[in-house]
Amino acid sequence: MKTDVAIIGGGPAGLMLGHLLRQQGIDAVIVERQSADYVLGRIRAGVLEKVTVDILKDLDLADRMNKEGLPHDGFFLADGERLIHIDIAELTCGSQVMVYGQTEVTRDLMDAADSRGLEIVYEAKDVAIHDVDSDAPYLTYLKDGVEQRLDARFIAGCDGFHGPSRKAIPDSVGKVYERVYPFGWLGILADVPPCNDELIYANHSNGFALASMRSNTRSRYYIQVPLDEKVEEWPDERLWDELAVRLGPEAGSRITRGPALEKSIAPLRSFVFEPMRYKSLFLAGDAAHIVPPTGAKGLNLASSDVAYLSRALISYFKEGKSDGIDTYSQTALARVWKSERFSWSLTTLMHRFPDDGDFGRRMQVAELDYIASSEAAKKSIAENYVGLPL
Ligand code: RFL
Ligand code: PHB
Repeated sequence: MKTDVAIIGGGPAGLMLGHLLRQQGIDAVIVERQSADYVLGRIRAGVLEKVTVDILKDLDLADRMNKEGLPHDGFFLADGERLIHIDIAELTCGSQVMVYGQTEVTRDLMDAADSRGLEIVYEAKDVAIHDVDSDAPYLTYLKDGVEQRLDARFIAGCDGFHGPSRKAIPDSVGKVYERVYPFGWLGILADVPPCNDELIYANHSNGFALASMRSNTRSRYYIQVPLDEKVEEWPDERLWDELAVRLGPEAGSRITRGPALEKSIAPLRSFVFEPMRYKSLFLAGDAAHIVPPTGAKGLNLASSDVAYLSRALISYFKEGKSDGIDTYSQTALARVWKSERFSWSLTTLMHRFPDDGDFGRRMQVAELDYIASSEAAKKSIAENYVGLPL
Protein backbone atom coordinates (compact mmCIF):
# COMPACT_ATOMS: atom_id res chain seq x y z
CA MET A 1 0.00 0.00 0.00
CA LYS A 2 1.20 3.56 -0.72
CA THR A 3 0.05 6.90 0.68
CA ASP A 4 1.28 10.48 1.12
CA VAL A 5 1.32 10.52 4.93
CA ALA A 6 1.38 7.36 7.06
CA ILE A 7 -0.01 8.21 10.50
CA ILE A 8 0.81 6.01 13.47
CA GLY A 9 -1.91 6.22 16.13
CA GLY A 10 -5.66 6.78 15.88
CA GLY A 11 -6.12 8.94 18.99
CA PRO A 12 -7.25 12.55 18.62
CA ALA A 13 -3.94 13.76 17.12
CA GLY A 14 -3.86 11.10 14.39
CA LEU A 15 -7.56 11.39 13.57
CA MET A 16 -7.54 15.20 13.37
CA LEU A 17 -4.39 15.21 11.23
CA GLY A 18 -5.79 12.55 8.90
CA HIS A 19 -9.02 14.50 8.40
CA LEU A 20 -7.26 17.84 7.87
CA LEU A 21 -5.08 16.28 5.17
CA ARG A 22 -7.96 14.42 3.48
CA GLN A 23 -9.96 17.67 3.42
CA GLN A 24 -7.26 19.03 1.06
CA GLY A 25 -7.11 15.88 -1.06
CA ILE A 26 -3.88 14.58 0.48
CA ASP A 27 -3.81 10.83 1.06
CA ALA A 28 -3.34 9.57 4.59
CA VAL A 29 -3.65 6.17 6.24
CA ILE A 30 -3.87 5.70 10.02
CA VAL A 31 -2.36 2.59 11.57
CA GLU A 32 -3.70 2.00 15.11
CA ARG A 33 -2.59 -0.73 17.48
CA GLN A 34 -5.88 -1.06 19.36
CA SER A 35 -9.49 -1.69 18.29
CA ALA A 36 -11.86 1.25 17.77
CA ASP A 37 -13.83 0.22 20.89
CA TYR A 38 -10.67 0.18 23.00
CA VAL A 39 -9.73 3.69 21.84
CA LEU A 40 -13.26 4.93 22.67
CA GLY A 41 -13.15 3.26 26.09
CA ARG A 42 -10.28 5.44 27.35
CA ILE A 43 -11.74 8.24 29.47
CA ARG A 44 -9.49 11.26 29.23
CA ALA A 45 -9.86 14.95 28.46
CA GLY A 46 -12.98 16.98 29.06
CA VAL A 47 -12.15 20.61 28.32
CA LEU A 48 -11.60 21.88 24.78
CA GLU A 49 -9.87 25.15 23.89
CA LYS A 50 -10.78 27.19 20.84
CA VAL A 51 -8.04 25.50 18.79
CA THR A 52 -9.77 22.11 19.17
CA VAL A 53 -13.26 23.53 18.69
CA ASP A 54 -12.08 25.33 15.54
CA ILE A 55 -10.60 22.16 14.03
CA LEU A 56 -13.93 20.34 14.48
CA LYS A 57 -15.74 23.33 12.94
CA ASP A 58 -13.30 23.56 10.00
CA LEU A 59 -13.84 19.87 9.35
CA ASP A 60 -17.60 20.39 9.46
CA LEU A 61 -17.77 17.86 12.30
CA ALA A 62 -19.03 20.16 15.04
CA ASP A 63 -22.79 19.48 14.95
CA ARG A 64 -22.91 17.14 17.94
CA MET A 65 -20.43 19.26 19.93
CA ASN A 66 -22.57 22.35 19.27
CA LYS A 67 -25.66 20.47 20.46
CA GLU A 68 -24.31 18.49 23.39
CA GLY A 69 -21.18 20.39 24.49
CA LEU A 70 -21.33 22.84 27.38
CA PRO A 71 -19.61 26.21 26.79
CA HIS A 72 -18.08 27.41 30.07
CA ASP A 73 -17.41 31.04 30.97
CA GLY A 74 -15.33 30.40 34.07
CA PHE A 75 -14.03 28.05 36.76
CA PHE A 76 -13.12 28.11 40.45
CA LEU A 77 -9.92 27.67 42.43
CA ALA A 78 -10.76 26.50 45.96
CA ASP A 79 -8.51 26.51 49.00
CA GLY A 80 -10.21 25.30 52.17
CA GLU A 81 -13.37 27.36 52.39
CA ARG A 82 -12.15 30.09 50.05
CA LEU A 83 -13.47 30.02 46.47
CA ILE A 84 -11.73 32.17 43.83
CA HIS A 85 -13.74 32.66 40.66
CA ILE A 86 -11.83 32.97 37.39
CA ASP A 87 -14.34 34.60 35.07
CA ILE A 88 -12.61 33.65 31.85
CA ALA A 89 -15.19 35.23 29.55
CA GLU A 90 -14.94 38.63 31.24
CA LEU A 91 -11.16 38.47 31.61
CA THR A 92 -10.50 37.46 27.99
CA CYS A 93 -13.06 39.55 26.07
CA GLY A 94 -15.61 36.78 25.72
CA SER A 95 -13.53 33.63 25.20
CA GLN A 96 -14.94 30.36 26.49
CA VAL A 97 -13.89 26.75 26.80
CA MET A 98 -16.08 23.85 25.66
CA VAL A 99 -16.80 20.95 27.95
CA TYR A 100 -17.11 18.00 25.54
CA GLY A 101 -15.34 14.71 26.20
CA GLN A 102 -12.33 13.45 24.29
CA THR A 103 -14.34 10.23 23.79
CA GLU A 104 -16.99 12.21 21.89
CA VAL A 105 -14.41 14.13 19.82
CA THR A 106 -12.78 10.81 18.92
CA ARG A 107 -16.14 9.21 18.05
CA ASP A 108 -17.11 12.13 15.77
CA LEU A 109 -13.76 11.90 13.94
CA MET A 110 -13.92 8.09 13.68
CA ASP A 111 -17.50 8.06 12.39
CA ALA A 112 -16.64 10.45 9.54
CA ALA A 113 -13.45 8.69 8.43
CA ASP A 114 -14.94 6.23 5.93
CA SER A 115 -17.05 8.75 4.06
CA ARG A 116 -14.08 11.11 3.73
CA GLY A 117 -11.64 8.53 2.40
CA LEU A 118 -9.56 8.36 5.56
CA GLU A 119 -8.46 4.77 5.94
CA ILE A 120 -7.87 3.51 9.49
CA VAL A 121 -6.27 0.13 10.05
CA TYR A 122 -7.25 -1.00 13.58
CA GLU A 123 -5.51 -3.76 15.51
CA ALA A 124 -2.26 -3.30 13.58
CA LYS A 125 0.38 -5.14 15.64
CA ASP A 126 4.17 -4.66 15.79
CA VAL A 127 4.21 -1.40 13.85
CA ALA A 128 7.82 -0.72 12.81
CA ILE A 129 9.25 2.42 11.21
CA HIS A 130 11.81 2.16 8.40
CA ASP A 131 14.08 4.55 6.48
CA VAL A 132 12.94 7.81 8.12
CA ASP A 133 16.21 9.40 7.09
CA SER A 134 15.25 8.95 3.43
CA ASP A 135 12.50 10.48 1.24
CA ALA A 136 10.82 7.08 1.00
CA PRO A 137 10.07 5.91 4.55
CA TYR A 138 7.69 3.03 5.21
CA LEU A 139 5.90 1.18 7.97
CA THR A 140 5.52 -2.53 8.45
CA TYR A 141 2.92 -4.11 10.72
CA LEU A 142 0.97 -7.29 11.25
CA LYS A 143 -2.73 -7.34 10.44
CA ASP A 144 -4.51 -10.60 11.27
CA GLY A 145 -1.11 -12.23 11.50
CA VAL A 146 -0.03 -11.18 7.97
CA GLU A 147 2.81 -8.67 7.47
CA GLN A 148 1.81 -5.50 5.63
CA ARG A 149 3.91 -2.66 4.23
CA LEU A 150 2.79 0.98 3.97
CA ASP A 151 5.00 3.28 1.87
CA ALA A 152 4.72 7.05 2.30
CA ARG A 153 6.47 10.36 1.69
CA PHE A 154 6.19 11.25 5.40
CA ILE A 155 5.40 9.48 8.65
CA ALA A 156 3.44 11.27 11.38
CA GLY A 157 4.05 9.82 14.85
CA CYS A 158 0.73 10.41 16.67
CA ASP A 159 1.17 7.31 18.79
CA GLY A 160 1.03 8.78 22.29
CA PHE A 161 3.63 8.64 25.04
CA HIS A 162 4.42 4.91 24.73
CA GLY A 163 4.42 4.58 20.91
CA PRO A 164 7.42 3.72 18.72
CA SER A 165 7.80 7.04 16.83
CA ARG A 166 9.79 9.05 19.34
CA LYS A 167 12.13 6.09 19.83
CA ALA A 168 12.86 6.06 16.08
CA ILE A 169 14.72 9.38 16.48
CA PRO A 170 18.42 8.76 17.23
CA ASP A 171 19.59 9.53 20.78
CA SER A 172 22.25 11.82 19.34
CA VAL A 173 19.50 14.06 17.90
CA GLY A 174 16.79 14.07 20.58
CA LYS A 175 16.70 15.62 24.04
CA VAL A 176 14.22 14.84 26.82
CA TYR A 177 13.05 17.34 29.46
CA GLU A 178 11.05 15.71 32.22
CA ARG A 179 9.50 16.10 35.67
CA VAL A 180 7.67 13.25 37.34
CA TYR A 181 5.31 14.29 40.14
CA PRO A 182 5.11 12.32 43.39
CA PHE A 183 1.36 11.60 43.02
CA GLY A 184 -1.33 10.57 40.55
CA TRP A 185 -5.00 11.36 39.90
CA LEU A 186 -7.72 8.89 40.78
CA GLY A 187 -10.68 9.63 38.49
CA ILE A 188 -14.32 8.57 38.68
CA LEU A 189 -16.97 8.91 35.97
CA ALA A 190 -20.61 8.57 37.04
CA ASP A 191 -24.06 9.25 35.64
CA VAL A 192 -25.00 11.86 38.23
CA PRO A 193 -25.54 15.62 37.86
CA PRO A 194 -22.40 17.72 38.53
CA CYS A 195 -22.12 19.38 41.94
CA ASN A 196 -21.44 22.76 40.35
CA ASP A 197 -22.11 24.35 36.97
CA GLU A 198 -18.43 25.33 36.56
CA LEU A 199 -15.28 23.27 37.26
CA ILE A 200 -13.72 23.48 40.73
CA TYR A 201 -9.97 22.88 41.25
CA ALA A 202 -9.47 22.44 45.02
CA ASN A 203 -6.32 22.50 47.16
CA HIS A 204 -7.21 20.72 50.43
CA SER A 205 -4.95 19.55 53.25
CA ASN A 206 -5.81 15.96 52.22
CA GLY A 207 -4.68 16.76 48.66
CA PHE A 208 -6.03 18.12 45.36
CA ALA A 209 -9.54 17.46 44.05
CA LEU A 210 -11.28 18.41 40.80
CA ALA A 211 -15.00 18.54 40.10
CA SER A 212 -15.62 18.30 36.36
CA MET A 213 -18.33 16.97 34.08
CA ARG A 214 -19.18 15.55 30.68
CA SER A 215 -22.80 16.77 30.54
CA ASN A 216 -25.58 17.91 32.86
CA THR A 217 -26.15 14.27 33.81
CA ARG A 218 -22.60 12.87 33.79
CA SER A 219 -19.88 13.93 36.25
CA ARG A 220 -16.13 13.45 36.26
CA TYR A 221 -14.20 13.88 39.52
CA TYR A 222 -10.54 13.41 40.43
CA ILE A 223 -8.50 13.31 43.64
CA GLN A 224 -4.75 13.40 44.17
CA VAL A 225 -3.45 10.05 45.49
CA PRO A 226 0.03 8.71 46.28
CA LEU A 227 1.76 7.01 43.34
CA ASP A 228 1.56 3.54 44.87
CA GLU A 229 -2.19 3.74 45.57
CA LYS A 230 -4.41 0.95 44.16
CA VAL A 231 -7.87 1.62 42.69
CA GLU A 232 -9.19 -1.31 44.75
CA GLU A 233 -8.42 0.69 47.90
CA TRP A 234 -11.05 3.22 46.80
CA PRO A 235 -14.54 1.69 46.76
CA ASP A 236 -17.06 4.23 45.42
CA GLU A 237 -18.35 5.32 48.84
CA ARG A 238 -14.85 6.08 50.15
CA LEU A 239 -14.13 8.16 47.07
CA TRP A 240 -17.40 10.12 47.33
CA ASP A 241 -16.71 10.77 51.05
CA GLU A 242 -13.24 12.07 50.24
CA LEU A 243 -14.49 14.29 47.40
CA ALA A 244 -17.10 15.80 49.74
CA VAL A 245 -14.30 16.72 52.18
CA ARG A 246 -11.78 18.05 49.64
CA LEU A 247 -14.24 20.11 47.57
CA GLY A 248 -15.26 22.08 50.66
CA PRO A 249 -18.56 22.31 52.54
CA GLU A 250 -20.61 24.08 49.85
CA ALA A 251 -19.79 22.09 46.73
CA GLY A 252 -19.23 18.94 48.80
CA SER A 253 -22.79 19.04 50.11
CA ARG A 254 -24.15 19.25 46.56
CA ILE A 255 -22.41 16.07 45.33
CA THR A 256 -24.81 13.42 44.00
CA ARG A 257 -23.35 9.95 44.43
CA GLY A 258 -23.71 7.09 41.98
CA PRO A 259 -21.95 3.93 40.84
CA ALA A 260 -18.66 4.41 38.98
CA LEU A 261 -18.84 3.86 35.21
CA GLU A 262 -15.04 4.10 35.19
CA LYS A 263 -12.41 4.49 37.88
CA SER A 264 -8.68 4.62 37.26
CA ILE A 265 -5.40 6.17 38.42
CA ALA A 266 -3.14 8.18 36.09
CA PRO A 267 0.39 9.30 37.04
CA LEU A 268 1.31 12.97 36.50
CA ARG A 269 4.24 13.99 34.37
CA SER A 270 5.69 16.98 32.53
CA PHE A 271 7.68 15.83 29.50
CA VAL A 272 8.99 17.46 26.32
CA PHE A 273 11.00 15.82 23.57
CA GLU A 274 12.92 18.03 21.17
CA PRO A 275 12.94 18.19 18.15
CA MET A 276 9.47 17.26 16.90
CA ARG A 277 10.78 16.45 13.42
CA TYR A 278 13.56 14.17 12.26
CA LYS A 279 13.96 14.03 8.46
CA SER A 280 10.77 12.32 7.14
CA LEU A 281 9.26 11.73 10.60
CA PHE A 282 7.10 14.22 12.50
CA LEU A 283 5.87 13.87 16.09
CA ALA A 284 2.53 15.32 17.26
CA GLY A 285 0.59 15.20 20.53
CA ASP A 286 1.52 13.00 23.49
CA ALA A 287 4.20 11.30 21.36
CA ALA A 288 6.27 14.47 21.82
CA HIS A 289 5.04 15.97 25.09
CA ILE A 290 3.02 15.28 28.21
CA VAL A 291 1.51 17.80 30.61
CA PRO A 292 -0.02 17.10 34.00
CA PRO A 293 -3.81 17.32 33.43
CA THR A 294 -4.31 20.24 35.86
CA GLY A 295 -4.39 22.85 33.07
CA ALA A 296 -6.54 20.71 30.68
CA LYS A 297 -3.90 21.18 28.00
CA GLY A 298 -2.91 17.71 26.66
CA LEU A 299 -5.54 17.21 23.98
CA ASN A 300 -5.44 20.90 23.10
CA LEU A 301 -1.70 20.74 22.49
CA ALA A 302 -2.25 17.75 20.23
CA SER A 303 -4.70 19.99 18.35
CA SER A 304 -2.26 22.87 17.95
CA ASP A 305 0.47 20.48 16.78
CA VAL A 306 -1.73 19.04 14.06
CA ALA A 307 -2.99 22.49 13.07
CA TYR A 308 0.65 23.54 12.41
CA LEU A 309 1.64 20.19 10.89
CA SER A 310 -1.35 19.93 8.54
CA ARG A 311 -0.70 23.47 7.25
CA ALA A 312 2.95 22.61 6.66
CA LEU A 313 2.19 19.34 4.87
CA ILE A 314 -0.57 20.91 2.76
CA SER A 315 1.82 23.64 1.65
CA TYR A 316 4.43 20.97 0.82
CA PHE A 317 2.10 18.76 -1.23
CA LYS A 318 0.03 21.50 -2.90
CA GLU A 319 2.60 24.24 -3.49
CA GLY A 320 5.89 22.36 -3.26
CA LYS A 321 7.02 24.60 -0.35
CA SER A 322 9.10 23.16 2.47
CA ASP A 323 9.45 26.17 4.79
CA GLY A 324 6.43 25.01 6.87
CA ILE A 325 7.80 21.52 7.44
CA ASP A 326 11.26 22.96 8.14
CA THR A 327 9.94 25.23 10.91
CA TYR A 328 7.26 22.85 12.27
CA SER A 329 9.27 21.69 15.28
CA GLN A 330 10.27 25.19 16.36
CA THR A 331 6.76 26.62 15.86
CA ALA A 332 4.99 23.79 17.68
CA LEU A 333 7.49 23.74 20.55
CA ALA A 334 7.07 27.47 21.24
CA ARG A 335 3.41 26.82 22.11
CA VAL A 336 4.15 23.50 23.83
CA TRP A 337 6.56 25.12 26.31
CA LYS A 338 4.05 27.82 27.27
CA SER A 339 1.40 25.18 27.99
CA GLU A 340 3.98 23.13 29.88
CA ARG A 341 4.71 26.16 32.04
CA PHE A 342 1.03 26.82 32.78
CA SER A 343 0.26 23.16 33.57
CA TRP A 344 3.30 22.86 35.84
CA SER A 345 2.48 26.10 37.64
CA LEU A 346 -1.22 25.20 38.25
CA THR A 347 -0.15 21.72 39.38
CA THR A 348 2.38 23.22 41.80
CA LEU A 349 -0.17 25.70 43.15
CA MET A 350 -3.04 23.25 43.68
CA HIS A 351 -1.47 19.96 44.89
CA ARG A 352 0.05 18.93 48.23
CA PHE A 353 3.68 17.90 47.72
CA PRO A 354 4.91 15.40 50.33
CA ASP A 355 8.31 17.12 50.71
CA ASP A 356 7.35 20.78 50.46
CA GLY A 357 6.72 21.43 54.15
CA ASP A 358 5.39 24.61 55.72
CA PHE A 359 7.32 26.96 53.46
CA GLY A 360 5.89 25.39 50.33
CA ARG A 361 2.39 25.63 51.74
CA ARG A 362 2.85 29.31 52.68
CA MET A 363 3.97 29.99 49.10
CA GLN A 364 0.73 28.43 47.84
CA VAL A 365 -1.36 30.49 50.26
CA ALA A 366 0.45 33.68 49.28
CA GLU A 367 -0.04 32.99 45.59
CA LEU A 368 -3.74 32.18 46.07
CA ASP A 369 -4.11 35.43 48.11
CA TYR A 370 -2.46 37.31 45.28
CA ILE A 371 -4.71 35.70 42.64
CA ALA A 372 -7.83 36.42 44.73
CA SER A 373 -6.92 40.11 45.01
CA SER A 374 -5.43 40.83 41.60
CA GLU A 375 -7.26 41.30 38.31
CA ALA A 376 -3.90 40.98 36.50
CA ALA A 377 -3.17 37.60 38.09
CA LYS A 378 -6.66 36.32 37.28
CA LYS A 379 -6.32 37.57 33.71
CA SER A 380 -3.05 35.72 33.24
CA ILE A 381 -4.63 32.46 34.43
CA ALA A 382 -7.70 33.02 32.25
CA GLU A 383 -5.76 33.71 29.04
CA ASN A 384 -3.66 30.59 29.52
CA TYR A 385 -6.69 28.46 30.42
CA VAL A 386 -8.68 29.40 27.31
CA GLY A 387 -5.56 28.74 25.25
CA LEU A 388 -2.87 30.97 23.81
CA PRO A 389 -3.30 31.96 20.16
CA LEU A 390 -1.81 29.75 17.45
P1 RFL B 1 -3.29 9.31 22.51
O1 RFL B 1 -4.70 9.73 22.83
O2 RFL B 1 -2.53 8.59 23.54
O3 RFL B 1 -3.37 8.44 21.20
C1 RFL B 1 -2.26 7.73 20.71
C2 RFL B 1 -2.76 6.54 19.92
O4 RFL B 1 -1.63 5.84 19.43
C3 RFL B 1 -1.87 4.45 19.57
N1 RFL B 1 -0.59 3.72 19.60
C4 RFL B 1 -0.16 2.98 18.57
N2 RFL B 1 -0.66 2.73 17.35
C5 RFL B 1 0.03 1.89 16.53
N3 RFL B 1 1.20 1.28 16.90
C6 RFL B 1 1.74 1.50 18.11
N4 RFL B 1 2.88 0.88 18.48
C7 RFL B 1 1.07 2.38 19.00
N5 RFL B 1 1.32 2.82 20.26
C8 RFL B 1 0.31 3.64 20.59
C9 RFL B 1 -2.63 4.35 20.88
O5 RFL B 1 -3.36 3.14 20.98
C10 RFL B 1 -3.53 5.57 20.80
O6 RFL B 1 -4.80 5.28 20.21
O7 RFL B 1 -2.41 10.55 22.07
P2 RFL B 1 -2.80 11.89 21.24
O8 RFL B 1 -3.63 11.53 20.04
O9 RFL B 1 -1.55 12.65 21.11
O10 RFL B 1 -3.82 12.68 22.20
C11 RFL B 1 -3.38 13.20 23.42
C12 RFL B 1 -4.52 13.20 24.44
O11 RFL B 1 -5.11 11.92 24.48
C13 RFL B 1 -4.02 13.59 25.84
O12 RFL B 1 -3.07 14.63 25.76
C14 RFL B 1 -5.18 14.09 26.73
O13 RFL B 1 -6.08 13.03 27.00
C15 RFL B 1 -4.65 14.65 28.05
N6 RFL B 1 -5.71 15.01 28.98
C16 RFL B 1 -6.41 16.20 28.84
N7 RFL B 1 -6.15 17.01 27.80
C17 RFL B 1 -6.89 18.15 27.61
O14 RFL B 1 -6.63 18.88 26.64
N8 RFL B 1 -7.91 18.50 28.46
C18 RFL B 1 -8.24 17.74 29.54
O15 RFL B 1 -9.20 18.05 30.23
C19 RFL B 1 -7.45 16.54 29.78
N9 RFL B 1 -7.71 15.74 30.82
C20 RFL B 1 -6.00 14.17 30.06
C21 RFL B 1 -7.01 14.57 30.98
C22 RFL B 1 -5.32 12.96 30.24
C23 RFL B 1 -5.62 12.16 31.33
N10 RFL B 1 -4.93 10.94 31.45
C24 RFL B 1 -5.55 9.70 31.68
C25 RFL B 1 -3.55 10.86 31.09
C26 RFL B 1 -7.32 13.79 32.07
C27 RFL B 1 -6.61 12.60 32.26
C28 RFL B 1 -6.95 11.79 33.48
C1 PHB C 1 -11.84 16.28 32.86
O1 PHB C 1 -13.04 16.62 32.85
O2 PHB C 1 -11.50 15.10 32.63
C2 PHB C 1 -10.82 17.29 33.16
C3 PHB C 1 -11.17 18.62 33.25
C4 PHB C 1 -10.22 19.58 33.54
C5 PHB C 1 -8.92 19.19 33.74
C6 PHB C 1 -8.55 17.86 33.62
C7 PHB C 1 -9.50 16.89 33.35
O3 PHB C 1 -7.99 20.14 34.04
